[in-house]
Amino acid sequence: MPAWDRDTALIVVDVQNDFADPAGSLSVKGGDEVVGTINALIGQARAAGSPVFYTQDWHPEQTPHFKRQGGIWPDHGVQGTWGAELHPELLVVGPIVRKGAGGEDGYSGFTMRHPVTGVETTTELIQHLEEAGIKRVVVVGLATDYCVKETALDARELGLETLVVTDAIRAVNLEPGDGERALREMAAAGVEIEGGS
Ligand code: VGL
Ligand code: ZN
Repeated sequence: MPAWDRDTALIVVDVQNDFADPAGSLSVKGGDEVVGTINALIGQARAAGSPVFYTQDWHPEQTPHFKRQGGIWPDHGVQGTWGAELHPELLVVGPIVRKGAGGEDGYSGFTMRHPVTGVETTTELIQHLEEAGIKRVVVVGLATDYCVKETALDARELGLETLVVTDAIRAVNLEPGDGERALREMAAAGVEIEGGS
């Protein structure tokens, strides 16, 4: 179990129907299995006074992030659709930070990059963490090899102590082994990787 305290925040990445539900358009294998584990972590965080933040892929219908327009993904996380909603069983006890709304890729919960213009922008997550005086983050959710990885790497760049709980993440694995590679990349950047919850 992570060491929870008031300087630590839990960041729950993209636990949305399109990723977490087997019927979702970009469903991640085992994505629904992490919801219970994440809810348990949310309970621990709450009990210790650690704030909980959520990210949500929030794409417009037209975005170069999607295959239809030159990207690599089937349509997913489209604003206002069932697939973009957080999983119905997920406990929501803190602010939701949306990303990708301006057509950006938005893999990280902190920063977004427009795939065509290359322009980088930030989300509201940094402000939330600064206001709460956070020094350490625990990152969980979907998917290991994209949004969890990019969020954890950005957290390290921001100088935050960063922990990823492997029981509470799952990978897309476009290529076999992507999830394992992502974990190695995170570890090399100083992200702590912990198995159990
Ligand atoms: C994600 C692919 C595309 C994620 C988001 O949440 O990991 N992956 N958009
Ligand atoms: Zn996306």
